[in-house]
Amino acid sequence: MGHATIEWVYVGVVIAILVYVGADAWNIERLLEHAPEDAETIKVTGAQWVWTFEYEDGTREIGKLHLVKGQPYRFEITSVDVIHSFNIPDFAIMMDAVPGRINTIWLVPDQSGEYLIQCREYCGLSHYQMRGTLIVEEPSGEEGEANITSAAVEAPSKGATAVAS
Ligand SMILES: [Cu+2]
Repeated sequence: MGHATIEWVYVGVVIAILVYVGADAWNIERLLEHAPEDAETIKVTGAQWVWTFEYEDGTREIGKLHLVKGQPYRFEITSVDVIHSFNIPDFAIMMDAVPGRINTIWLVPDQSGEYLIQCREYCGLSHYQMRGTLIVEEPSGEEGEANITSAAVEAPSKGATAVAS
């Protein structure tokens, strides 16, 4: 092979890698931006210095967020005063809470348990206290059975599922 041929092969390989990386990144961006259609919407409001969560049925909780494992959720995040940032480190969720606009992010919690919710944008004197608790519960009843993954269905009992997770 001459120099020119080797160079063209090199150029071709580089272009192929760039196209592959670009296409994959585009696909991931698309997935990140679009919540599943059956996602439940939860309104998240930051205020100095508490998080308020409003579920689809209109009920509200302050500082505590109850989700069900395996169910998709779409968070609509805003603030009533200064800029905060809604952060659940264990699920790699972080989105700014900005007064006057709604930012969205979605999540399907895949593990039950209790997790930290915190503000990740310095927002004043008690910023460090702007924490909450995410409680992810195991699905229950008929609705839960449908949501349970095939792996969980194969487990002999609920107890065994809890141990596995
Ligand atoms: Cu804050």
